[in-house]
Amino acid sequence: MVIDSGTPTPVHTLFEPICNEQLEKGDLIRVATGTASVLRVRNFFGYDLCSAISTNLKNAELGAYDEKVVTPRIAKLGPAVYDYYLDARLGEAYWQHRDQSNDQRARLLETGDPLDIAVRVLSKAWGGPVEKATIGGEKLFAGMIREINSSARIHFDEIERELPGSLDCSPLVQLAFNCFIDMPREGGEVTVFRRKWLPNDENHRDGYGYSERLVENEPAISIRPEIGDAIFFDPRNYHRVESNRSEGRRITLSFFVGINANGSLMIWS
Ligand SMILES: O=C(O)CCC(=O)C(=O)O
Ligand SMILES: [Fe+2]
Repeated sequence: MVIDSGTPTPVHTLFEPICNEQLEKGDLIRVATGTASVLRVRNFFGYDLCSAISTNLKNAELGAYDEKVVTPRIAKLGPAVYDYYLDARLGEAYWQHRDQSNDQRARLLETGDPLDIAVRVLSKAWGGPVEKATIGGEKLFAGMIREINSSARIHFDEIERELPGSLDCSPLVQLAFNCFIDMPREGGEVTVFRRKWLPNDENHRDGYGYSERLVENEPAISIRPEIGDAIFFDPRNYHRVESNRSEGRRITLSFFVGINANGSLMIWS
């Protein structure tokens, strides 16, 4: 808007990151409304808890995203809705994989499923229940263990474009949640750009990744989380993960959080 004299009214970019020692509803709302870029919650998981999971993960076998599409390879425990995106529906194998993966993740910690711990903290901060998202009443898988050591290319995530109209409840907003179970000493930054997908971007896509050119002049924020930190951001904003630059594994407990019209939260991976 321009007022009289030709001096433009300043419009605030509002893309600052938030860092807090605990999870607070107000901070989640700022990320959801798009007035903050990223929320980092320090020590969301204690260091000992992360170490225990990491130790047990040494003997766990992980799968991976489709290596024809997702290169460099990204290892994971558990099915992603994205795995079925080309089919536009979840196949039979999804539900079997869901049950096995929930069991496998729950066994990574002697004292209980790490997903339950994350859900309890989220539910307490939000002040209401956190349920699994459903399709035809069936609960989706949530709470993937993911290992991104050699980068993730620029991409966005939006359930309504992966499986349009499929969820029993479509979220108003989708947030990405990643809690860092292990991190190399150097590298592994996550960068979030203040730029959402536009239809013409499809001309600048290669596999699941999009061209750097789409985001080169956009405000961006880069964060290198520490072990135990949880990071929330709006994954409809383009984002990228840098490669590890030292020995070690970059492992997260990951899921998406949907904020529903009735104010409740739901999760899926
Ligand atoms: O591992 C990360 O930091 C982010 C990974 C990612 O692409 C996501 O959570 O949507
Ligand atoms: Fe993503």
